[in-house]
Amino acid sequence: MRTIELKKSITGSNEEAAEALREEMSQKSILFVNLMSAAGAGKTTLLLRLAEDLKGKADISVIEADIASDIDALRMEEIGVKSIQAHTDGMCHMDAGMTRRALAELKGDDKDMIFLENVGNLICPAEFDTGAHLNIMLLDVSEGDDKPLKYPLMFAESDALVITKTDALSYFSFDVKECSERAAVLNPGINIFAVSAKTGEGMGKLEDYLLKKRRSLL
Ligand SMILES: Nc1nc2c(ncn2[C@@H]2O[C@H](COP(=O)(O)OP(=O)(O)OP(=O)(O)O)[C@@H](O)[C@H]2O)c(=O)[nH]1
Ligand SMILES: [Mg+2]
Repeated sequence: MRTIELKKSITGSNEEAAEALREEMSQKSILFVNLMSAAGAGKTTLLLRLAEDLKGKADISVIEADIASDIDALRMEEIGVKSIQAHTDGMCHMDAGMTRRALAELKGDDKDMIFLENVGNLICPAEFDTGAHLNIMLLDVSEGDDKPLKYPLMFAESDALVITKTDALSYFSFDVKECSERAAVLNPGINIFAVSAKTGEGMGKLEDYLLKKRRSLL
């Protein structure tokens, strides 16, 4: 597992860089997924579960983006998932140029899916296209079902909303239906999943969604 230091990209428009990256990944038939959420919503835990469940169905690798520490990439390596830790020089998001450099270091061209675990927050990552085919956001049940009202851009920019930690639903007054309706107002096409990476509940539907998206690139 390696760690790379990334600085802000300075050349060209982010939109053009993102589009070019997406096209390259499509040419290689690699599904590239950008995972976004507040800190601690369960991105790494979900990736660990996906990696186990998708064994034999899809080969994955991971870019872990954080402002500091190598903990998440080491957790992926511990279960045999190729990963790279990207430090964002204090920035709260990844852009397409930073993502391209991380992908080059990852050398994941033989993979079926590559996941970018973006920096944990619900604000800046929504503003930057990373070149991913899919933007998937996580919201854990302890965060509250009002979050679509407070962070509308994140919900509007995401192809899928994954409500996480459903095993803890009984401890929080989180209304899955209400949250889903609020998200759908902002983004009528959003795909919604409710999962527990701890118990595996709901993971099958999310995995089928990812496998279908990957197949569409073949
Ligand atoms: N009960 C329960 N706990 C979970 C679940 N998923 C994650 N957690 C716990 O939530 C905490 C944060 O999980 P992480 O996977 O590290 O979250 P993250 O989004 O990767 O965090 P950052 O990388 O710091 O933004 C850990 O203590 C996990 O064990 C779940 O499905 N159920
Ligand atoms: Mg993490």
